[in-house]
Amino acid sequence: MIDLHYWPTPNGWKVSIMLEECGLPYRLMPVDIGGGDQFSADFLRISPNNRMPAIVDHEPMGGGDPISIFESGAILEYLAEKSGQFMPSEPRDRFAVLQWVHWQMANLGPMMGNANHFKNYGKNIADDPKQLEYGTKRFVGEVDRLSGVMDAQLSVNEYLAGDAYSIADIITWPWAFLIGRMIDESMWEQFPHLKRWVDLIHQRPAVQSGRRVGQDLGKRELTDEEEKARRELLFNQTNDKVRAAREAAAKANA
Ligand SMILES: N[C@@H](CCC(=O)N[C@@H](CS)C(=O)NCC(=O)O)C(=O)O
Repeated sequence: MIDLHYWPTPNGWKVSIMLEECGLPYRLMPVDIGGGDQFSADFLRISPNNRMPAIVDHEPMGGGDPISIFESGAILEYLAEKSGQFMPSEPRDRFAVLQWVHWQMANLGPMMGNANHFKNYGKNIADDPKQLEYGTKRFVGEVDRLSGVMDAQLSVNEYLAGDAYSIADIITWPWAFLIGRMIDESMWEQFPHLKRWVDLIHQRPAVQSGRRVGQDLGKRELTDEEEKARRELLFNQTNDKVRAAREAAAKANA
């Protein structure tokens, strides 16, 4: 059995979709990131960067003690290897997939997260709209650039890494399908090949069931106080905050 430490966000969906695609049995372990679960002692032991998703596989490949993995790219590589699916074994094809997996992890995910922060969340946080202007321009520009990168690739390939569906598609889709919603719906007109691929992947039953995993978890209406605390927790993290959480966790374990 695999424990999936999860909250319904794009990074979480990558793993729920992969598990649904592979047909591997898993158990949902909610991590309420707005409520601070990511700083609990137990979770930090699994995911020292205080981010979800993470998994614990109680029947790991090769046997032995349970294995825990954080970072969605590493998790998808592990699940591909364990299930023997969505990752070619021939080196040329394998690295064609891996380069897009790493591209997503280093580019689309972080840039979209920052674009969404400055464009949408930031206005509830910064008092002066000028503070948001440069960040919005920089990161929305990057998302536009990256959309062009995907569009060019998908103009000559059915899937991101070539002619087969792979973990490159599974890891990229949960961010890519939100580009219009986060940035501007009219942008799709400029990227028809990307739109074709977004719709193609969306038709897969495992993508739809993966997206529904834990869909009610984040739906509770928050009071103003709770919303303020959530923002402070998520958008004002420094080393001090992370260190304090670790020290409290170590104390609790002593
Ligand atoms: N690179 C990481 C990113 C994970 C990530 O940023 N997760 C967010 C939710 S989408 C999180 O757990 N945030 C908690 C926090 O900011 O404290 C991955 O792909 O696994």
